Amino acid sequence: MGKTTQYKSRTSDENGIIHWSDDENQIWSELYARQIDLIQDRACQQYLDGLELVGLTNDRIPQLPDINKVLMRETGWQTAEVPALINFTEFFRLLANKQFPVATFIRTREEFDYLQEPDIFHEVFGHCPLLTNPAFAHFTHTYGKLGLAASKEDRVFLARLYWFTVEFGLVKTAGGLRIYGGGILSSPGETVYSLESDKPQRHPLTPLDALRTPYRIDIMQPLYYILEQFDDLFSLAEMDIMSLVAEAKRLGLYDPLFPPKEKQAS
Ligand code: HBI
Ligand code: FE
Repeated sequence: MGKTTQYKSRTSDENGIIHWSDDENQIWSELYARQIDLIQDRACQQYLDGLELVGLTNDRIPQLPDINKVLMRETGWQTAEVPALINFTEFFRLLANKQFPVATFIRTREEFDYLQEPDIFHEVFGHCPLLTNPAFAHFTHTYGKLGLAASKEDRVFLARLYWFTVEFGLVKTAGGLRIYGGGILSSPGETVYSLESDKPQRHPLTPLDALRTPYRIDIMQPLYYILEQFDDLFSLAEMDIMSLVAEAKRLGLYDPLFPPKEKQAS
């Protein structure tokens, strides 16, 4: 899994503080300012409540000890500093221990609008607010324990369930469709596209379908799955997900809705 990253991650000092440069804080500030407007009336209420609790500000990259205080109080979660994308074993081990990986680098201006790997804006702005929510925290914790115990092959199936919920999930609300997936909430283009474009398909989430749905990480998603209601994440966590993985393996994958990724010029 270890894709080599072009980014140099930062390490914190003995108090867990990272001394970001003015330019790095400025990039956060511009990303935050743009995204905070776009998510109004598009992010689900549970996310907005969490954003309030986590108390992100628009002037600088938040410090993880401050976020950890809130997460520990609300759901017993913590963040874990990681250099970039981490491998499945490390990823599931952290989630199984109620630790959410936060890559300690921020994107460059060249990748301002989109970057393929998760930077601190994606992890903190996209995911941390919902880690204050008991249903989301319970699902993510259960998911981590399942992944840690799963085989390599089963982990590939489990990654699809994470992808179509935690990363790119939508939820039905009285006010219409709303977003809870962190991959959408940290991406300006996809925040609008996921709800308002007529291009993507949007289907009710059945875990078996999600487990069978291929995805690409480098395009706007051609398909979203919709939770009937947010607290269904509790019941999702209680399902026998590994039996559904076995069923998905037996039935095979759905045809992809996207063209194959053209081979990168080597
Ligand atoms: N590593 N830092 C980091 N953040 C992620 O969200 C992440 C990861 N490694 C693996 C991974 N996600 C995916 O495989 C999950 O979508 C299953
Ligand atoms: Fe993510």
